Amino acid sequence: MSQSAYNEAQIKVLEGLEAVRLRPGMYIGSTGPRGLHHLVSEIVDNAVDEALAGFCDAIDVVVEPGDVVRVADNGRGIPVGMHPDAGIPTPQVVYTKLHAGGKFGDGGYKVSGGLHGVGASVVNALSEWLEIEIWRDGFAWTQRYARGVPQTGLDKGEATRKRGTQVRFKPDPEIFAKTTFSVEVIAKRLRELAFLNPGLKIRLRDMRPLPEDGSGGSEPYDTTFDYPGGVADFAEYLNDELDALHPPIVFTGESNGIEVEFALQYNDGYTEAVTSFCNCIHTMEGGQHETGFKVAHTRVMNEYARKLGVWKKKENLSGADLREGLVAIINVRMTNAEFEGQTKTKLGNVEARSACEEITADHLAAYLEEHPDVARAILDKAVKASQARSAAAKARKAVRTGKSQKVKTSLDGKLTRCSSRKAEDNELFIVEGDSAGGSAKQGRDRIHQAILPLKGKPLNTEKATLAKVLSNKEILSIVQAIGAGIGSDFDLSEANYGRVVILADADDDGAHIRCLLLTFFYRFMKPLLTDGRIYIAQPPLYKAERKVKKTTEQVYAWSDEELQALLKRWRSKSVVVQRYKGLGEMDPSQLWETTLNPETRTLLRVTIDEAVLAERQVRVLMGSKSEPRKHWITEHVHFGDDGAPALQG
Ligand code: 28G
Repeated sequence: MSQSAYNEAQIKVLEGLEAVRLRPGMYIGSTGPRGLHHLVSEIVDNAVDEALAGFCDAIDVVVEPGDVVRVADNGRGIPVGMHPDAGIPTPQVVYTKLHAGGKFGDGGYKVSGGLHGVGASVVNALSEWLEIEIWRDGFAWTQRYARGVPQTGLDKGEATRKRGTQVRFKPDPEIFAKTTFSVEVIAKRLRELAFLNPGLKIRLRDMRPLPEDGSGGSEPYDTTFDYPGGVADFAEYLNDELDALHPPIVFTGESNGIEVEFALQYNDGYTEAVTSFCNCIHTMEGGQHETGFKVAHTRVMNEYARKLGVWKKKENLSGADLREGLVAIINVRMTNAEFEGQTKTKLGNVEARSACEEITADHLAAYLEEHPDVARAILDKAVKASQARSAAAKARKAVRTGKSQKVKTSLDGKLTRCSSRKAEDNELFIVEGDSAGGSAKQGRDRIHQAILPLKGKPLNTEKATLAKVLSNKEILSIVQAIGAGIGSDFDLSEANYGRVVILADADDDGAHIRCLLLTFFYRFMKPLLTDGRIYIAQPPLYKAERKVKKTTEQVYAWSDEELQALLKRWRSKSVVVQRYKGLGEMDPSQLWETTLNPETRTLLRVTIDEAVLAERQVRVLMGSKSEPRKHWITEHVHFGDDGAPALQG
């Protein structure tokens, strides 16, 4: 290449990198945490492509102190020679030329070039510095960049027998508001990639100093994701906390140059969790491969149900009924995948539909024939689902039209309404126990606060069908009080209250009641949760009293620390401390002052972090095993101070 042509090419590269730095969102979606973590995926995807090509079986990802990320693979190493067209070393082409990533024309399926598929040069442009090290042809080769601009040539270093590629980079704080990585977010993607690429071992380490407050645990993070069972392991992982009805059903096949694999495993829950991928990209919006699978699955299951005689009605079992409690992984590999939809995570290729339909139909029918017991268990479940669905439709209609007998009696004398008709200003307090309910009734603000006392524990709705839920008086009274329907009919705009506050004792029973109510809201009135309308009241744990010049001074404490601090301040002999064992011990004025009065109370808003609404966690929350659920709630349901900005989102 002539000198002037070379200069021209360089200018183009600089212009390209400048465009990336000017509009980073266009290339990586955002400059928030998602975009930041996307940088890691972008680099890792290149290593996975090397694995897919069959030359690499280990990827090492390290978050180093200072939030520097290091990714290394044991592949062939990027070729270190001069690139024939560009006249610069090939690695520099990969790391400075826009859209060089993924579409090398090396053939085969590629992970990179998928979702954003912007390639390594974008990561380079958005990094304060980036350093590559390639082990190839008997030597280590290194090159350093700053904000995408080469600082060195591709330097030949020491002799080595190693092979592979390593990248270290520090995201640019001029671009990213926050440059702190979450090892959990990185782990989620790496685990997924390991499931989708059996034989590939991906190790993730966090070498940053552990936080002083112990929030990061006492052990440094070091995990290797290695799943020889591939998608079958993936299905088992998603079903981990639940009771599976059978070992994963796996089938693979090839049709029209499209490779397809499926893993299916039913659990005894009610959630459908069909998760699909194309070329290792999570197709969150579904697409043709999912459609093909679902169509064939519904057809084959119906045929078999009739053959077995478990279903005789004229209309078929619906796909939704047949997918209750199903965890399914769909993984396709194909060339020229087209991603569509809002977030470009919907597979558009129609050929993927026919391939998935064909392979599902063939293999599923054969499986059912060979495993009649499993087939019967699945079909019995679907028949029940269908019956529950029609019963629920009837019950729901009754609740809506107020025709149900129970509806009238359930609210009679139970709900103490407030007088304001402006729903958004009103609060519904769901109170544990009749005696506390009585105090709350007397102590409340009659204009804006309504009281609904609960007798005993609400129904456990984690496994209950809608029909069952609606036959429970306590639950029905909540549904009626809120007045916005239930389940898929729930309409937030019809809710009678701007806030729903759970007021339960600060003991284990109270915690259980909170948990049951949250489960109910989660399953049947989710918009209340996502809209941030569910709160937990915070009654004090202690009352301390002392005599000061013939008057009594009362102070409340919400924690042991608070009480100790108070006692230290007072240091007088005549202090009387009362520990509240239950709400019932508080008189109406005390309850108002400490718990109900908007001026003085503390409410915790329950927010469910969007990111953890992932199906797995949902099913853990709803599952039958109580331990994982407890764990989930403490980890993922965040209780924060009302109005704290961090929790508004
Ligand atoms: C460590 C972090 C991420 C990679 C390779 C291996 C090759 C390669 C990467 O080639 C350039 C252009 C068209 C062929 C390919 C090595 C063929 C032969 C490779 C990575 C060369 C890209 N030998 N490993 N790129 N093509 N790992 N890990 O990025 O002509 S990128």
